[in-house]
Amino acid sequence: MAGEPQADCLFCKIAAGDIPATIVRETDTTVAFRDINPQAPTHVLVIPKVHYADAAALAVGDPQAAVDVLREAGEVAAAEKTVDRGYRIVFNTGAGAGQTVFHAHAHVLGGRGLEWPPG
Ligand code: IU
Repeated sequence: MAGEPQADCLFCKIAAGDIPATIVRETDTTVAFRDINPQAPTHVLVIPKVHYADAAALAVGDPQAAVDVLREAGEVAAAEKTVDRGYRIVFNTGAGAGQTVFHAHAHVLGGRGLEWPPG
């Protein structure tokens, strides 16, 4: 069913606490943890606890959870003190855009200069 945990999903397992991660924030609906392959001094992933393949599907299937992810991305940025310098919230969507884990997640990147356009 839409939103239900998927047995083969790494981020569902992290959300359930079955696989360890360096968690920086958790709410009833979201988990934020450090990316294992950081691309910036701050590189935190914010995931909804519900399973949707990408951010757009999440917004359709569970709009409140999508808002929760965005709010938590801002909270992470504030906690990491990256707000003044600027930070980026990225939702890679589709393999062609670099998505490798098909459970919706926001990358929160900061702590260094961020170029535009991204690669
Ligand atoms: P992507 O947008 O789907 O490519 O992002 C997936 C991210 O998940 C990527 O930056 C990985 O480094 C990160 N990640 C992780 O933090 N822990 C893991 O066990 C695995 C991937 I696999």
